[in-house]
Amino acid sequence: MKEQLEEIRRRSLAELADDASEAAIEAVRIRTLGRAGELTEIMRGMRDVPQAERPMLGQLVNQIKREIEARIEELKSRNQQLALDRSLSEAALDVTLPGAKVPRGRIHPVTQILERMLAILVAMGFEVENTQDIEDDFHNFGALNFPPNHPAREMQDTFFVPGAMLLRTHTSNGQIRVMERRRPPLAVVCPGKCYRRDDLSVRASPMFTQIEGFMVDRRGRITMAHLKGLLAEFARAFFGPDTKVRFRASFFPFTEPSAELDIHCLLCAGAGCPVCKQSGWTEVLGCGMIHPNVLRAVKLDPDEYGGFAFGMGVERTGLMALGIDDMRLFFENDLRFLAQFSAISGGTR
Ligand code: 2NL
Repeated sequence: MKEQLEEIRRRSLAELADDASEAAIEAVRIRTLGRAGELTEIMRGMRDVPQAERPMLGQLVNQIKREIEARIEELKSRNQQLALDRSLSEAALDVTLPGAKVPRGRIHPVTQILERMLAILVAMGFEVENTQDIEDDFHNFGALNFPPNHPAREMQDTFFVPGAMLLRTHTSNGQIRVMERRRPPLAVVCPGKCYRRDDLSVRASPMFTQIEGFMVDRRGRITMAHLKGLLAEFARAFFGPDTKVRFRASFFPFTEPSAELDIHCLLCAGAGCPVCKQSGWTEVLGCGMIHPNVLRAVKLDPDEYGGFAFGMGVERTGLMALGIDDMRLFFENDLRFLAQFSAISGGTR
């Protein structure tokens, strides 16, 4: 029995060598100290051992158990220390390494274009007011003289929001709100996101950016000639001093008379190309004298007050200014595209 115990001790301690793996350590523990382990079994069989030998053998078993347990503890804490040392040395900071390169962010081209447009209009004396994207029918349609059955009010064209609200289809709602809140004389531009139920395509997007502006004062003080002069000047400031412009009669429910401003096609310089559909001209914005019904809707008497308004799409105008032909480029956020617009000249940031 004693020899058997000495053999268990010798073999176990030999297996618990300095480089023993976790699995090998655990195997020794189970084989010797486990519920059915060798030492446990010997203790259990102690009642068959002659009385005289029991104390000596019992002590020996306990001593061997303690030795094995102590050795296992030693190896485990050693392994923990080694693992800690290893992870610390792997995570060590090498201060001589070059720093990680952080790519420089840029202002999105649509924002750059918007800021350029606003800078021009602010220099002309307009204030900028940002207004709400979620609007009611009155401020998006009713006050703007849209008849009750106008197609733009249909489900197919407008995103409706629970609670009799909708996503504004143009930024004109902002101008209505400004005119409700403040009295003339006013010269204000309202930039912002607009929403229409279009699929994203070369020419359209379900979300896009607009700038609208208006000027209202006592009747007769603001004329169509002011509107034409202002917008022609805007076109020259934005597209370049030699830009040729023309005004063409048009129709909007909220202006009368209404017009559209064209510029000489920038891609073909007026020679005719697919983008301008061979006409040599491209449409830039819509405008007109504010309709008397719109003034009435904001409780201004059209016999006393009058003015003009205009609106343009930022993405659409931006495409022309940048000489590109696909609206989707603005919304895909492909860095290879965006990185080309680090500094559109005249940007305000
Ligand atoms: C276009 C045409 C336009 C307006 C917007 C407007 C706003 C009020 C009253 C009257 Cl509150 N008019 N805005 C006027 C004419 C044209 O936009 O093609 N936009 C992209």
